[in-house]
Amino acid sequence: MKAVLFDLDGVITDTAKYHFEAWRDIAKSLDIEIDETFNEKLKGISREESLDRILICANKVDSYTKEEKLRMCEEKNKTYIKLIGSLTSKDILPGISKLIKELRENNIKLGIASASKNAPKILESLGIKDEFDCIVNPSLLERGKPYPDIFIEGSKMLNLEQYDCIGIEDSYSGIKAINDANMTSIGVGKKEVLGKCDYIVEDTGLLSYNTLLQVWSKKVDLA
Ligand code: B16
Ligand code: MG
Repeated sequence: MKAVLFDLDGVITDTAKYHFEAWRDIAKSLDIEIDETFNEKLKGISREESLDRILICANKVDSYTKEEKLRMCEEKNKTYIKLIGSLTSKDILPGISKLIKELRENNIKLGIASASKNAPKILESLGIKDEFDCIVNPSLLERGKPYPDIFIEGSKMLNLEQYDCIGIEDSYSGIKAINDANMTSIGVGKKEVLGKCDYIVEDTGLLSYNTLLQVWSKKVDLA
């Protein structure tokens, strides 16, 4: 195990509630209501694709031009940026600061593989941006999660083989991306939601360097 690629929303901090609040406003303007179950399906999905899924739900797929859709995405992001305005290190999920410290002490590289274009800003607010050796820019990739591209790009930025990397994710699409990148997949959440992972923890407080190393070693031994 030479690197750990972290998803951001749902693994390092919980901003899903803010994405939900911001999308709910857009959904209301389209005369529909979205609930937490629907929001679960938006996790790990890009801003543009999230809007497309909401438009399908509202039966308005062909009702807007590209420019109008862009404006709706910008509007959603404006609300979202306001909502995340007060994020501090207190918003780092349990166990994550300790895990980062343990990984660094053991010379493991750290990367961010988040679909969020706001990732650098969020990491800055949390006070941990400098802990990471790479932050993949999702805007430069043609395909988002569930395609493996973002994780593969992370391993390239770190000059590492994919099998030497672990990915940690809280979404079904993210876990699929890690598996298809031939990395060891660690899910945070429930099996019914995440699908097939190499290892699952119910919450981030249960993640540790030793556990990750054991899971990775077992997977590589089996290969
Ligand atoms: P933004 P992750 C994802 O982050 C979120 O889970 C998803 O809900 C959001 O639409 C996406 O980032 C894009 O975010 O609008 O900030 O660019 O889970 O991949 O860290
Ligand atoms: Mg996530």
